[in-house]
Amino acid sequence: MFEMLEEIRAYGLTSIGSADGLEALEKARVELLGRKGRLTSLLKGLGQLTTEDRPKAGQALNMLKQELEAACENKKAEIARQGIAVRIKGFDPSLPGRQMHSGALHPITQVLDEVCSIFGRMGFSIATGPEVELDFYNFEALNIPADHPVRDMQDTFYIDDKVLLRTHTSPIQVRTMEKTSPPLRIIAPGKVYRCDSDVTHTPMFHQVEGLMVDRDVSFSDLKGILTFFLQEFFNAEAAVRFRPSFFPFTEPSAEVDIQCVICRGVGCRVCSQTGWLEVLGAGMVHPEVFRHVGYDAEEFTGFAFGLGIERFSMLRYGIDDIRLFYENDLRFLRQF
Ligand code: 2U9
Repeated sequence: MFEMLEEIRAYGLTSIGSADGLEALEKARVELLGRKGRLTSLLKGLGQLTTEDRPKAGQALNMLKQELEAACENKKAEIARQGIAVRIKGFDPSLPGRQMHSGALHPITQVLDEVCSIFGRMGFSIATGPEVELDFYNFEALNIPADHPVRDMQDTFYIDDKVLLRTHTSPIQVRTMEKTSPPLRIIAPGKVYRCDSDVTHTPMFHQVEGLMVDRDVSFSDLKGILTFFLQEFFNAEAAVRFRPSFFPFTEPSAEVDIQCVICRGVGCRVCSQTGWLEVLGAGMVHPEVFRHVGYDAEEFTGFAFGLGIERFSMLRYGIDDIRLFYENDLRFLRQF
């Protein structure tokens, strides 16, 4: 009996191992383990053994049955793997899979989107325009005089006499006013270019400017909208202050400060011990700008403002070198 089992075992493992497909494997399985198979016949013969031999023989038979069944399953999996490998040429299913990395928006894009969203909730719609601009839209229409330092070759990237890379997104608003009659409530986000490079300046950066024009728009509207915006973006508790300033395209003009978001007004390195951070420029649109776009400055008034997204992002995340945003170092970018 035990000799026969050993013979079936050797034969069975060879015929299972040499099966070259699922069909051959099934044939081998039936021959060994099927209803009329070799092992089944032996099982039936157990009754003829003495009561003494029967339990041992039964146990050995069962163990062989399990061993052959397992060999069939392993062979089946091996044939399936080979099948895939043949169908997908050059694909090795035993190699570890490639890791998938999920992407994320750049911190500048995240802050830009957030700024646009706050103004969106106050009824401002988004306007866009070309980055390569005409001198007229970038300077002339904005009342920037011919001898103003920003017009200098040292500060502006010129393409030729009349064509340049926009130095602010204000030309978007000029173009929008040319095409649209008041009332108007728009923000103009986008890339701008200036010949400048150090820890707080890059030759390209992002601005969001805003413009609201209607009958009876006043400096109080400007103060209300910008205070709400800054407290939404930075901190609802932070104080905001407006200081007199000068821009050629607004009159009167102001610079807007927020209580330092780092030291909360106590004084620190970031706010140069003043407790305040300058974050916005703003003012009432100059009548000369309205004249260039054909708006009646007697009938309409408006306010405008501008901010730099890199500066907002540096304050939001406590970053002290603007160049980090543009070095594409994944150790930096993965933190956002
Ligand atoms: C039109 C008329 C007026 C937009 C304005 C500022 C003040 C300003 C700076 C903030 C930081 C630029 O990014 S920054 O360097 N901007 O101070 N911008 S008023 O005034 C306009 C715009 C368009 C037709």
